[in-house]
Amino acid sequence: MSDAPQTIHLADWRPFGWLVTDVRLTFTLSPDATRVRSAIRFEPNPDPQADRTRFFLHGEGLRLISARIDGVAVAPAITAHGLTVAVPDGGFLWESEVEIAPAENTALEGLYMSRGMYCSQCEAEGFRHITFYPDRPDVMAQFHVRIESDLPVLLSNGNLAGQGPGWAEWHDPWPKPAYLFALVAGDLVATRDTFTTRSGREVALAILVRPGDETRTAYAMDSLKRAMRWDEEEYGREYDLDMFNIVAVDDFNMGAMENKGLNIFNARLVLASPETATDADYERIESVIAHEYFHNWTGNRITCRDWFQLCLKEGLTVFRDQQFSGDMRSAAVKRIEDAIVLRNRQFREDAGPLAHPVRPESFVEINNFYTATVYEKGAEVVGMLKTLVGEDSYRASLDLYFKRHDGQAVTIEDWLRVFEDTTGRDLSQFARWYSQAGTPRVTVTEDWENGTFNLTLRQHTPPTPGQPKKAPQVIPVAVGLLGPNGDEVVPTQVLELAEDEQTFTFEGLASRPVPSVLRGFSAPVILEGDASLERMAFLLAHDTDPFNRWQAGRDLARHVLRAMLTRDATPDPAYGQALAGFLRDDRLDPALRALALALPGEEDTARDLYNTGVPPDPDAIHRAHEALRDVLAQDLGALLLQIRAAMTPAGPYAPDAAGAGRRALANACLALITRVDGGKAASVAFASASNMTDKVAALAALLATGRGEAELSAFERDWAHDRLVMDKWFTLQVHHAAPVAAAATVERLVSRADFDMRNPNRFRAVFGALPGNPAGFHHASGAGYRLLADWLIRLDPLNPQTAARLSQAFDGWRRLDAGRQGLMRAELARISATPGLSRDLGEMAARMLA
Ligand code: 0A1
Ligand code: ZN
Repeated sequence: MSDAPQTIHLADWRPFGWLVTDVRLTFTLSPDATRVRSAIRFEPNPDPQADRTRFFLHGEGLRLISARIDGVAVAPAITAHGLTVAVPDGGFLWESEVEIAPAENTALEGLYMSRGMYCSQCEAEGFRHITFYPDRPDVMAQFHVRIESDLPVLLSNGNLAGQGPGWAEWHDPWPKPAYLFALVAGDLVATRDTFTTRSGREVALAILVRPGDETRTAYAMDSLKRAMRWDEEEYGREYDLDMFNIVAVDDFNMGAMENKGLNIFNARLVLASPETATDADYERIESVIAHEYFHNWTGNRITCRDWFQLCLKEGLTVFRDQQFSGDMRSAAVKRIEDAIVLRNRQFREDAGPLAHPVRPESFVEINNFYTATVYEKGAEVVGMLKTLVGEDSYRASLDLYFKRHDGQAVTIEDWLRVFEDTTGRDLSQFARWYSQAGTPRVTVTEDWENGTFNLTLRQHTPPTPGQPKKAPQVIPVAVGLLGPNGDEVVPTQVLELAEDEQTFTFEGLASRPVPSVLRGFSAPVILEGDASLERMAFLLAHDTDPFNRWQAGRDLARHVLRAMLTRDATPDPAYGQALAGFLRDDRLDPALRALALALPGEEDTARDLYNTGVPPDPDAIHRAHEALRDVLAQDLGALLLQIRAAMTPAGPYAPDAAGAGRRALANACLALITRVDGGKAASVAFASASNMTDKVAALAALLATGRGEAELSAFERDWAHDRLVMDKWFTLQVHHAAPVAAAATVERLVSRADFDMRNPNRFRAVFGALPGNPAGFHHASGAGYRLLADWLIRLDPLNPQTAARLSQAFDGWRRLDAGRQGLMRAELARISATPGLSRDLGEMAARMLA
C-alpha cells in the first residue's frame, strides 16, 4: 500500500471477513514503553458479502514484539497502516504484544498522557494506535481488560471484575466497536453518587478529577442524574451497567467522548463553580453530559455500520440533547440558541468549499467530518422527521428502532425504514436531506383575493462542490396567520413543501392576514425576501411564536445594517423603538429579551450581504455594527438602566435558567450602557462581581469599548493558577482587540510562558478565538491570516486533528474582495505546500483551495 492519502468511498463498504467473538487486553503501563498484549478470537463471517480475501488488522505507530496464531509464532507483513498475515480457514486465536509510548503522543489520539494521567481517545480511528485490530465500527465484540500500574485509579469500560495492588480488571458485557474502548489511569479523586433505574438497577456513579477539582463536580453530577431520568421518561431507555464513570482531562481534542461506561470529558465541560464558570458554561456542561450519556443507546447499543453513517448517532444524539435542554430550561430560548449556532456554523459550511451532505460519500480523513453539518444539520433532519410524522409516530418509530437494531451497526437506510414501517410513509424524497449538501432557499409570495389568502412557496438550493444540480426536498414549513390587530386567526400548521413551487390556500378570512412563516425554525433553510419595516415591527410586537418574534427583531436589525452598509443610511430609529417595546414587556422571559438585544454576528451580516450580491467589507461591517450599538445605547438610554436594575438577581448565585436569563438581560444592558457612561457601571460591576458570569460580562463590556486594562491585570492576578479560567482571559482579549491590533494581541499572548500549544484548550482560546474577531482576522494587512497559518503549520506535526479543525477559518475566502482573496489563498497554498503535512490538514487545505 502506498503512503499517499487514500480516499475512502461509501460505495466500497463490505463486511469484514471475520467476526470477533472475544477480546482480552492486558496493559502494562509506562510513559515511554507501555506493553499491550491482546488475545482476540476470530471466526469466519458467514455473511456472503464478507471479504475474506486477506486478513488485515489496522495498526499505526506500534512496535510489534510478538505475534501468534493458535499459539504458534507468526511473522506478519507490516505496513504504515497495519498488518496482513495468513490465517487458518476456520476460527482462530490471534495474540500479539506491542509497545507504545503514551508520553510521546501529542496528537491525543489512541493512548496518551495528560499531566501525569493516562487516558485514551479512540473515536474515530484511534484504537489502531493501541494495538492491531479490525478498527471499524461494524466489528463489535465483548472486551475484557486488565490494567497493570501503580497509579491509584485504573479504569476501563463496563463493570469492575476484580482489583488488587497494582492491577484492575474490567469486563464490558455489551459488544462494542473498538472506537468505544477507553482506559484511564491516574491519581484521581471521585465524587460519588447513585442512581436507581426504573427497573431497580442501582448504578454507582462517579466523576473523577484531579485532586483539588472535586469541589467543582456537583453540577455535572446533577446533570447526569437528570439526563438518566429524562431518557427513561422520554425515550424509555435505561442504563445497562452497574457503574457509570466520567473522567475530566485537561488535554482533549474535542468536547467529550461517549466510551461505554467510561465517558472522558474535556475538563472545561465538567468542572464548574459560580466563581469559575459562566452561565453559558453551566448550560453547556448540562447539555454535553446529557449528550454523552444519551449516546449509550444512540451510538453505543446501536452504532454506525461505517463512518459515513456518523450522523446516525450524532444527529440523533444532538437532537436528543437539544430536547433535553429545552425541557430543563426554556424550549423557546433553546431553539433560538440552536438556530443561531446552526446559521453561524452550518450555513457557513454549506456556503463554502467544505460543504458536504449530512451523510458524506467520501473522505480522506474521517476526523475532518465531525462537522456542524453532520452534527447540527443532522439534528435538524431528525427534528424535521419528527415534525412530519408527529409526536406519537416519532416515539413509536424510535421504540421500533431500539427493538429492531439493538446490538447492531446500522445505516441511515435502516433508520428511515423504521419510520416507513411505523407510519406507512414513503421517505425516499425525504432521504435527500442526507445526500444533498447546501442550504435550501425558500421564497414566499402572498396573494389576497375575496377572503382567500394564497401563500406560494418556492425552493431552490444553490450548487455545492460536486453537486451542481439539486432536486427538490421535503421541507416542513410551519405557518400561522395573524389578523391586522395582532390576534392569531390561523394557528400554526405545517405545510409540506415538496416541489419546486407550491401554493397553499387559506379560505374564509375576514381580512388580509399577516403570515408568520417558518415558525420555530421548522426547517434548516434560508427564508428569502425582504419584508417591510412595518411588517417586521408588527411581528416583533405580536407574533405568538416566540421564535418568529425574535426572528422579526433579527430581521429588523439586518434590514437596518444593510441600509447602513449599502446606502450609507443612518440607523432607522424604528428599530430602537420596536426593540424598546419588546424589552419593556415584563411578561416575556428575560433570556428571550436578552437574545433580542443582541445584534447578528458580523459574519452573519457578511454572508447576508454576499447572498444578495453585495461584496462584504469586514471593516465596514464592523463599523456599522459598532455604530448601531452606539445608537441603541443612546436611544434606549434610561430604559437600559431601568431594566438592568430590575434584572440584577437578589441572593446567591444559582445556575438555573431563570437566574441565568436575568443575568443575561442585565449584562446585555450593561454592554450598551458602557458605551455611554465612560465605563463607570462596568468597572463597578467588575469589582463587585461575585460570580464568573458577571465578571466576564463586565470585563467584556470594558474591553469592547477600549478600556479594561486594569481589570485585565486584576483578573490575571486572581486566576493565574487556573487554566480553565485563564483560557477565558486569553479569548476575551482576542475577541475584543481593535481590528488593527488583533494580530499584535495574538503575538503578545502566544509569547507568554503560559501559552502552551500542546494544550488544545489554550491553543483554541487564542487561535480558535481569532476568527471570532472578523474585522481583526480579516484585517487588510493579511497579518491575521499569516499568523494563523504560521501556527497551524507549527501545530500540525504535534496535533493534526486540532490544526485541521481550526483551519476551517479560511473557508470563506471566496466571498471576500480580491485583495483578501489573494492573501487568504496564498496562506492556504503555503499550508498545502508544507512538507510532511498531515492527512488531516492536507485534506482540509486541498478542499478549501479546490
Ligand atoms: N463522539 C463524540 C465526539 C468526538 C468525536 C471525535 C473525537 O475524536 C476525533 C473525539 C470526540 C461526541 O459526539 O461527543
Ligand atoms: Zn456525539
